[in-house]
Amino acid sequence: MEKKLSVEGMTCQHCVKRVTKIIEKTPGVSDVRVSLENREAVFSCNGTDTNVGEIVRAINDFGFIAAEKA
Ligand SMILES: [Cu+2]
Repeated sequence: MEKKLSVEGMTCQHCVKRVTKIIEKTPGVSDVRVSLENREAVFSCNGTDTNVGEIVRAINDFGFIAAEKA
């Protein structure tokens, strides 16, 4: 299934890369797309292995403000 997060606080492509890496290292996640312009991250996950709350927390630990979008 596809998940969407809002991600505030990204200012450049380094931030985008960082957020992308955080999401990519999460089990069960694939096809990560992070947009600086839209301030969001979109990815696919298989639903059973992926803890989206954990991803949100990991992103926030790096100083961004992430939240799951409906
Ligand atoms: Cu940056």
